[in-house]
Amino acid sequence: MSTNFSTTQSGAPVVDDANSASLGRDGAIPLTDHYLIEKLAQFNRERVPERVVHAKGGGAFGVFETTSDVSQYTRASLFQPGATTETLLRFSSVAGEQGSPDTWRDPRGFALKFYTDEGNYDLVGNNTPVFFIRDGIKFPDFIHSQKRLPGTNLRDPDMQWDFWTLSPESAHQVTWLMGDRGLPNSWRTMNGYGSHTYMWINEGGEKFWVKYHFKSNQGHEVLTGDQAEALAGSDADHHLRDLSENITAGNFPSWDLKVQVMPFDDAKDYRFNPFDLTKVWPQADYPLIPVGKLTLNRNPENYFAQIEQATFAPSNFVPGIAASPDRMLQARIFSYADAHRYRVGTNHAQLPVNAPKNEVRNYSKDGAARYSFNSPSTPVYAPNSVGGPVADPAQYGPHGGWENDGDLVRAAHSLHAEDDDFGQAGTLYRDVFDDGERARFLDTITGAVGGVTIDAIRERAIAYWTSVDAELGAKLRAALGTDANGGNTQAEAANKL
Ligand code: HDE
Repeated sequence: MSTNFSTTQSGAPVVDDANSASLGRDGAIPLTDHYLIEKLAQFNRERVPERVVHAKGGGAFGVFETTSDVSQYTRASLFQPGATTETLLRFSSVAGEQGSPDTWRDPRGFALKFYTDEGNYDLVGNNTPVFFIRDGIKFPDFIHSQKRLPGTNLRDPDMQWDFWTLSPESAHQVTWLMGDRGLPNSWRTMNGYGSHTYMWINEGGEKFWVKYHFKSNQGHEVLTGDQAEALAGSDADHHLRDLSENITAGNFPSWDLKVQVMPFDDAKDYRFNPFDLTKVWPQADYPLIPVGKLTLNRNPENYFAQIEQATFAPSNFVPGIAASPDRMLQARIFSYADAHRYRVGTNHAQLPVNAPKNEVRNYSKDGAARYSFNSPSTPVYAPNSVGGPVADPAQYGPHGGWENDGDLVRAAHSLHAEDDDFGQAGTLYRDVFDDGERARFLDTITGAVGGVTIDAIRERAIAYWTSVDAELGAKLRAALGTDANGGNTQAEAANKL
């Protein structure tokens, strides 16, 4: 008798995996064939809603080792010298749905979960250090403009460029996107960034502002537009396959974590608003400080259970790390846990892939799919006199925070001396791109803006790139063959023949 026999979801052996029960060989199927019903009903419920952004992705488990001493800046246990912490890293693309090609031009997600001994710390970043907008209130609109038209369900360059050219703060990130970094050859050969400014707090309660940089030890490899397009057709899972096969082969990818640290009081007079997510801190101002090494060394055993249901949240802080005045970070602190409760369920944090390694002690209870629970002697209310857990400020240590001026206003982030929307984009284009990348960049934006059908939007796009760099704008106009009044110089020239 086989020991590997099929069972129902509740463990009972099943009589037949290939024939439904029926009244006579050609008769009706009785409701009593609960196994048939269970299989079909379970099949209908296999999908959870895909992530509304970052739907396509892949990931792996690994370990983070703190190899330097940054304890002067943070008391976080995972960043103490010699600490090793298990991690989960999920990579993703932003705009495509779950079946979309890995090699579409897009920023890439770099979502990192540290299973620390003080609870999970999630650093949910991208492969670029900046973002398209600086206020979360515009995020749904931004994503709508990058995805699909309500009528045809097609993606649309007019919508994309209408949003971008009416949101000039997007210029820095769009320059990153349209450059080589928008087409990484693999998740292994790209950097990761925390993007936002975060706060670190040391044992003495001193506060610092920090930005995270994960530098790939596999170097930087990018695809040309043609290569990316070909792969989109021949292997939509190019990045997913690359990561899985390299880890299986023992070729473990790693990144060196470095941080920029800004003394707390520098923020108010720094030349850029240090909390504006569309800006970087030039490394000449705040150089990179080594922290440790992240290595991925274990593939998921089950993609759905461990990657599709993985939930990363910027609200998952640990002692010694806190938020900053960055509005985008603050909006994300709400949004991710809300998305997880909706997408995976109220008790998503109890799933093995999301559960912390240390004990959870609080008074939350019940909720769908409740998996772990306290002992019956633990009270379900506080305050109580029967030994329930009590918050211990000493355990948490000095916490974050910054002074706020108190008036409730609706206005943009304050502007510092050198804050504008195009300056850092121009620096990236002129000083970071080399000649080859600038040439590819012009090709890319010519193709992208060339897809715009509305003259006024195309003219705004030319003005947008002219604001980044006047010569670039002139080259774009020439490449598009439109004169300053939007007339088509190529068509006019043809008419003169
Ligand atoms: Fe996200 N983002 N985001 N995002 N994001 C999500 O959370 C959101 C932003 C990023 O592998 C969602 O679970 C808001 C910046 C990654 O599971 C959602 C705003 C950065 C991932 C969400 C932003 C990111 C997400 C979708 C503007 C880089 C995938 C489903 C304030 C610093 C994480 C989900 C994973 C996923 C909200 C902007 C990166 C909808 C409101 C900036 C890597 O909650």
